Amino acid sequence: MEKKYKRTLVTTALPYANGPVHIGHLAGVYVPADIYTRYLRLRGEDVIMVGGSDEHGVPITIKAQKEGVTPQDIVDRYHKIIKESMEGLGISFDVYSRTTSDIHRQTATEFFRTLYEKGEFVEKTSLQFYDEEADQWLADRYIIGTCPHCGNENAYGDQCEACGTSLNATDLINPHSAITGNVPVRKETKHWYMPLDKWEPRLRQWILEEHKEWKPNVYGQCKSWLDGGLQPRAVTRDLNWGIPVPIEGAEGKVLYVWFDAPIGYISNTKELLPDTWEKYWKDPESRIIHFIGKDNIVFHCLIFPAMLMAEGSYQLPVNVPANEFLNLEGKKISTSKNWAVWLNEYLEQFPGKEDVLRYVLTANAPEAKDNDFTWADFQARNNNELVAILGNFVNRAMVLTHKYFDGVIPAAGELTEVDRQAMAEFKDVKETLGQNIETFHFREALKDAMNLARIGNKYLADTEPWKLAKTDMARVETIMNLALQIAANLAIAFEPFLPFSARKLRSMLGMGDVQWDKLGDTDILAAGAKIEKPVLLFEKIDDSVVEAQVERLKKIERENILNNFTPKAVGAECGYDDFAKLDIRVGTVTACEKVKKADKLLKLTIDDGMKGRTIVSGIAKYYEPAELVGKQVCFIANFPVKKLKGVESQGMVLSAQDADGRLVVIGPHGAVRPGVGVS
Ligand code: B3M
Ligand code: ZN
Repeated sequence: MEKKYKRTLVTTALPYANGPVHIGHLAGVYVPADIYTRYLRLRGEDVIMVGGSDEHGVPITIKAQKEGVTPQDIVDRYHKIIKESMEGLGISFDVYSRTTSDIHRQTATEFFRTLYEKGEFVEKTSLQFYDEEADQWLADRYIIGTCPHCGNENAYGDQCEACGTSLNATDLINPHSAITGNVPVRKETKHWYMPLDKWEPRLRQWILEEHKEWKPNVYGQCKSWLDGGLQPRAVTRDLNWGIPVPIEGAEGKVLYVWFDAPIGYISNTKELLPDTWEKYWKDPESRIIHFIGKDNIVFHCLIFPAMLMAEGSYQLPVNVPANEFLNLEGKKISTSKNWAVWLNEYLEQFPGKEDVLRYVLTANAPEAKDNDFTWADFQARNNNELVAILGNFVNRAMVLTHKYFDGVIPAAGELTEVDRQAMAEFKDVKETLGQNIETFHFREALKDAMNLARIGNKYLADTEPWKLAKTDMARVETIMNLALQIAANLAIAFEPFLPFSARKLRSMLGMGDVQWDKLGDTDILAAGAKIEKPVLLFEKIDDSVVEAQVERLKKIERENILNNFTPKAVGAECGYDDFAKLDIRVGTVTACEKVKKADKLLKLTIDDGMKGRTIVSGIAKYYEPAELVGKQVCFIANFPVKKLKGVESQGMVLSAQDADGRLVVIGPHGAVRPGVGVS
């Protein structure tokens, strides 16, 4: 049933060259794409993986303006960092280029011209935001306002990062300039639009009918876009950084970054294969797969395909396995807030641990829902899985072979029931693992590979060759042969995921470049050949190492709160009568306990100078109950009584956020009699 393709083109979202890449990019796009590509290569298939830096658009010019340098300076700096760090992590691009290259400028220009000449654009004059003080048009991220869908006050003119909705600048509520903060004026300007409404029926048929197998998160997002109805979208901008719009009367205008960036995939392929690139894009026997994050779905599933349909000679992607987001220690990763683990820094701080990061990011990949990266989990997965299961098995198999056979692979004799059982347990691994990778279930696939190591450990524990060594050396030969064959299987199974360790293992076992088709076999290693002395594939990570990382993040958090805090605008005037309505009093906490089944709530018993009262407060994360006993607090005495998790709360304790983002309760600075009012 499933169509077989002759060749595969894997594309990876082009990261903006306005900062280094972080673990969110890696888990969402580059690690899964690399696993997929390495797997196909290992199967001997014709596959190429292309990528490059996205060097146009407002994210770049904003960064340049902030630093007082040119956009070219910014992209030169970060392109280099990104490219080198991706190499450092073993992301095996066949080409990693950039959208400021000549070949890309030509390709994108030509693409635009073709569509223009075919009459595929709609030309429209409309009112756009303009910042008079900065003397600049405000496109995309130059304009900030409130998202009409979710209320996020920091939505950009092209997209709300909180809810992922793609926006037009004029949709924003309370728009203001990101440069000066001014309320912008609107001025008339001409632009070229892709009439997405025209392509809607074809997009609908193509995705909703012909691609029901796409990941539910991708299919679902496309469906909701299509059901909402597609609007024409401007593909040009009034900016001075980008690819000039190649038609008369468009001076001072450039292609919208989301028009040129996906064409980057085509330019990259051309750069890699100047003579044969077209096969990958135009031959129906080729398949194109776009690896992206969820905020890019609309561009890759609707807008770029509409562009390709309009052009007419290209194929559409066969799949777009977009991932959800990876958070860091429970919080959304943010480049501007420096809330990230940056790849270039990781590589410097954890030399030789490239595969550990690849492993943890795959094991936690946000495939179906957002997921969290924590340093504690990083350490646990390294110590309890990579070291204790995979590394341990390989090491034991090799050490025992050296001990009993001087490093020479012994021949297997007659198999017993335990041997056959172990072999039966992993004979399906090739199929399930392969199937999971092919359907983009990389977490499951990684578990399949790890299970193979578990089988190996169990096999050694069951057969106990160290005991038999005294009595039955022939049996030990068979056991060690099989154990080494399992180790060789591991080198194949883990290669897409942990290429550095797989390479080491291959060389220790002297396996050469045995391919995927040998996975599951027990004759990979020839008896009589010598294995190298084992080196440890993984090493334990100490508490102090992860503690230092957590400290670093805490420091950033504190700095963010201090640096980014701007007092909110003073509210509407409130006269004494309004103030007097709030009955604020001082009370003394006499008892305090956690509220059952609520990890955020504390129950405070308060001496209020009357008969006493109970107040439930959401501060359990910040105080041990005993800390509060004896403290004086201010509370609102006439707050409506409310039941919280079964406890009646008779008022509200006042609190404020400190520099660590923790709530601190507010109280008087001198002793005050319980029940005294605050005025
Ligand atoms: N640079 C957006 C992003 O980094 C954009 C992707 C382009 S892919 C053609 O999320
Ligand atoms: Zn929103």
